[in-house]
Amino acid sequence: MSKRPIAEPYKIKMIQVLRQTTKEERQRTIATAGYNTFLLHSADVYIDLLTDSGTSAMSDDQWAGMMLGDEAYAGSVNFDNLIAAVTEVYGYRYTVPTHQGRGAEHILSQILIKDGDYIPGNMYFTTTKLHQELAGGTFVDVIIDEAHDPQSTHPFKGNVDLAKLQQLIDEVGPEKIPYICIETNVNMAGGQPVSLDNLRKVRDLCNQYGIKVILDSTRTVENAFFIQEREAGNKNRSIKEIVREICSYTDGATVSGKKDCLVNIGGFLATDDEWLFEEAKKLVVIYEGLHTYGGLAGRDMEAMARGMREAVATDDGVTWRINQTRYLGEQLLAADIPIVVPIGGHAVYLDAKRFLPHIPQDQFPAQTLAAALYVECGVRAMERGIVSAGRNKETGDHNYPQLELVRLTIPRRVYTNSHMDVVAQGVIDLYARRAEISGLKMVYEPEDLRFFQARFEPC
Ligand code: PM9
Repeated sequence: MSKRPIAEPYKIKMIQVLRQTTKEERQRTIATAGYNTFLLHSADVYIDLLTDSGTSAMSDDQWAGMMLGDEAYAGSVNFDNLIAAVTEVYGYRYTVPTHQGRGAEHILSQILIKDGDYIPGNMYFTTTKLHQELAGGTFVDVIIDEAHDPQSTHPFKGNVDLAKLQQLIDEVGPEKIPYICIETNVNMAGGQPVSLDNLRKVRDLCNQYGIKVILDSTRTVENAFFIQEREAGNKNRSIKEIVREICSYTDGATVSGKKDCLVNIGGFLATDDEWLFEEAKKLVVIYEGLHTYGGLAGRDMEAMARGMREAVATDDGVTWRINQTRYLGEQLLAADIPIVVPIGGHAVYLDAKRFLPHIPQDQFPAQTLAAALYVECGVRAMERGIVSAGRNKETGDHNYPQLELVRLTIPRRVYTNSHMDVVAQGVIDLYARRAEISGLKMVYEPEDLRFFQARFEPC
């Protein structure tokens, strides 16, 4: 029997009209935006692949839930629905809502980190690392070496290198390590998963030393897809079951609901640890809002509760999503465009070092490439290289990450594969004239999270 193609597991019932611009317009617009795609107006963008964060299309069920917002200051029905959904989907007993993921990171870091502590993690994430540093900690990368190699085809490039973790414990002592932060579907590595086997081993090692395991569970559903596909013994398990198993090896999680949970705003801190929960409740009222809304409207909590259930109700949503990411990635591979392999969950990452080998890293090849791609075809992407990596706090020099990437991030349920065809052709056309592209210099640099607002000019 012939193999039937798979299609979107939904149909479209509301649309937003897109505007196309000319190349000349885009040349002016990107210059006005200081060659930083974060500073473009969305109205000037044709296909927006800046991020999958808060950019999902919600379902009719989520929109219906928005109408059931119980906008009480305290004890909203939607909060009860949220904690029930978190327990059902992720398995944690206690939940503290926050306005988005970094709100949860802030609270967690302030509770667990003391001045001089070390926080190992499977590669840094920008906001996570900054909150660890603001709390007095130092992030230590303990991801496997393959994660830093865009051409390594390791199936679980998000895995922790247990020898690196052991070395850190031996060097600084376990009392200086309050927790390890494990990110699923590691964003800065190219959307790469961590395996269940690795998680179990991390848990065992941390148990020996009394170190907590905290999950950045922002994209755990996507990670579960790769486990189902690649890790022996998981083929016949549901995504929902695998998500629960991932969380079972951890003491708690920070979550940006703006990704897997299919909402435009929202996040939470969840845990089984009663002490951590009590401490989080004390801080959330200072920084976010009462512990039963944490900076969110009742309707936002309802949409997030419904979204997280929807994300695992069947395997179809996440299967389609990763299929679409691969649809784009495989077109680029077929045209010999250098991208990170294996193709990740939420995005295709262009390897700017190989795309623009004539631009030295301190002339920001990925920033340059993202700007050039916008001018080429109106597609907005995000730099994930030296600009995102910021500066070394001690030397003042840039951090020079091995990965110098441009992320083509796919919003959930928003674009069709025809849009992906347009993106692919734009990248291919740009690659054909890559030698004409020259680098940038930074002319304005904020101290923290500089990638959001930095400005550039052509060299
Ligand atoms: N991620 C992204 O585009 C949005 C901001 S870009 C700095 O990928 C992880 C793994 C994330 C993440 C946000 C956050 C923070 C934490 N962990 O944006 O605060 O990918 O909801 O979440 C972005 P919030």
